[in-house]
Amino acid sequence: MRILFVYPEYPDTFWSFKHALHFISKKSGQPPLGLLTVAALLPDEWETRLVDLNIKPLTDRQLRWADYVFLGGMSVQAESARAIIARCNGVGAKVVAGGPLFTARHEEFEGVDHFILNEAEITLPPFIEDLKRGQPKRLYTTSRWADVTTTPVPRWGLINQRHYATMNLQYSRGCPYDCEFCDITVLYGRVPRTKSGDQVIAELDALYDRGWRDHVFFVDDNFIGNRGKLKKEILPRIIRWTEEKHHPFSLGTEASLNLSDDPELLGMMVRAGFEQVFVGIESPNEESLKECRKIPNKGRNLLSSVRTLQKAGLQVQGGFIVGFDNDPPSIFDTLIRFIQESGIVVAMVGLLNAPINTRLYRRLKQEERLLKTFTGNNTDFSMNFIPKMKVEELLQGYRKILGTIYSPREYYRRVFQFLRTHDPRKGGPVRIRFVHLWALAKSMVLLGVVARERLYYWKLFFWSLFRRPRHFPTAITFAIYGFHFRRVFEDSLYAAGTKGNTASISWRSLAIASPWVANHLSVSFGLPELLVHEYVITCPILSDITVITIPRCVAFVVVTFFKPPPLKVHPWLLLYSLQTSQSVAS
Ligand code: B12
Ligand code: SF4
Repeated sequence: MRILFVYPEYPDTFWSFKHALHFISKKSGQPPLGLLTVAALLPDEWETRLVDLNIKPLTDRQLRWADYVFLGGMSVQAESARAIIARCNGVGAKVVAGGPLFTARHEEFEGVDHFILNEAEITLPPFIEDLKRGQPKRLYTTSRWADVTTTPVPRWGLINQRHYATMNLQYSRGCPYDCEFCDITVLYGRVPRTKSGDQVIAELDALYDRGWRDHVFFVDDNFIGNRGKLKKEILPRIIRWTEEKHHPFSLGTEASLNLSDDPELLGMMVRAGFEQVFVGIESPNEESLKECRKIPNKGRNLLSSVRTLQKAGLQVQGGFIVGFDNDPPSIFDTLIRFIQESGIVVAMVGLLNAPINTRLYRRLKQEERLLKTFTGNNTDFSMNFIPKMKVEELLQGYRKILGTIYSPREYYRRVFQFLRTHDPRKGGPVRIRFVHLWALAKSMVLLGVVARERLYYWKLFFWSLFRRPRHFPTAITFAIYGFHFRRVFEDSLYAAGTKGNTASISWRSLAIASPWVANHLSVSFGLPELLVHEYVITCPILSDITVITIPRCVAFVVVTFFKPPPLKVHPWLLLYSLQTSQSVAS
């Protein structure tokens, strides 16, 4: 049996980090762990291949090779998933779909032969059995939760790790809380299910043995869902492992804010190599926290909890939401103040949305306020229900938040604020690789010369270099992130029609017309107010060609790096870029 795994493309969103990935010459942030796990559950004798559309395009030849195309993904990838299904149908390839996107809303997808929903540990084996007997059903689903102690090590051999910024490891599934808007409990349950210490070490070993020496993200819904087991078994083993291997990975995860109440756990996490934690803070307004039953955040001094985590050595990334029924008109200013004071540099502020089957979804349906299916992206200026606050007021406030916290001045202020509070992990070696130096060089040109934040960039550059040298890599990373966030939000503002017309992106039609172009040409373009358009063309011959154009001025091309042997550039690509830049400028 020949199985082709296909992972749909992400749109350009906050978490896609697309504009930041160019700097480090990576194509995607994280690998498709769900598909790699499913691959490990298939019989050994089945042949498997994987195409991640965030890395390279899918060809009809690959589709024709497969007996079955196994498609996964999350809601935000729905558009790309639909296009893949249509292509499979076009060439007669059979489609098997699973993962959170389809588990949440499979009824919306036509052209799929078999849906294997929920967790594959439970629903895949009966499909395989039925297939062997020649009688596979259309739908496999379950109301049970999988025993993750049986989950195999992901099949890392199916991907080329060097295209990704981070590798992933899942220790637990589920979260003990039940926030009204969150579909984690719908998809993965309220009782955290955890892997054994042996499994965690086996997964760390698998990454280590494949030569990975960079960031590893523990993709748990709430890493501290079962603290007892973490403290007694898991963290001591990770600490021992990381010390024996001389700190090969920096770790990150997601956890609830009450991690700050447990200094012992916090200390152990830092010793184990955790450097960053994503925390759902949601709102500085107590009434809104009560409304959504954000239990770990209720009645606490949010700022001081964040500081506790930062002082312990963790970089806190925060998720925030506006649009709660209890949000007062002052929420926008309060949130801006909170984010600025907290020094949370990576602050994802989204509009409240109701994912399907959540408690919020059910309540709004009852109140007849539901409008449509959630797009899966809560930063695209859309809401799928009627909010209590006037929509225009809410959108204006939301624009104000984004316009403020990602403006170069406020963003860099926050970076300084964070670097002054943060106490980075001591002990682990600081690894500087060529790719980091390369990213630094690119940032010096693009952020330090071309982009409008150049003054802030240099201030941060010299301050961190001379006053906080250990922080220097983090400072440059934040400068690059800031560039990405600004791009994403400015693009969303345009796409939402809130700031005028979207500049036409005619290269897209070209990219669709030719898979080669889609694979090898990626164009990121700035908006007129940035005064600069930048095109990063990635091709197999040249590592990076950056075409920088200033509206109404001459374009200039920076060929940044030649891969040996340096072959010819396709001149029409450059000509095309110049032509596009002119049309954008006019
Ligand atoms: C890591 C992660 C990310 C990473 C990227 C991960 C990546 N490349 O895969 C980042 C941080 C980028 C991310 C971003 C976002 N994420 Co996210 N993310 C996760 C997280 C925490 C872990 C994913 C993972 O690796 N799981 C481990 C694997 C083993 O689990 P799994 O994928 O569910 O796979 C199992 C089954 O689903 C099934 N399965 C999966 N695929 C397939 C395919 C087939 C054919 C079959 C048969 C079975 C099958 O079998 C597997 C084994 O049981 C999940 C939560 C979770 N617990 O999974 C959320 C989750 C996937 N994210 C979610 C969301 C909403 C987002 C964002 C939109 C958040 C935001 N507001 O911006 C963004 C959008 C991304 C973007 N780029 O635009 C939602 C998706 C909900 C939905 N119904 O689709 C989830 C489920 C969290 C939630 N709130 O419920 N995310
Ligand atoms: S704490 Fe986080 S993961 Fe848990 S239910 Fe609330 S929002 Fe979801």
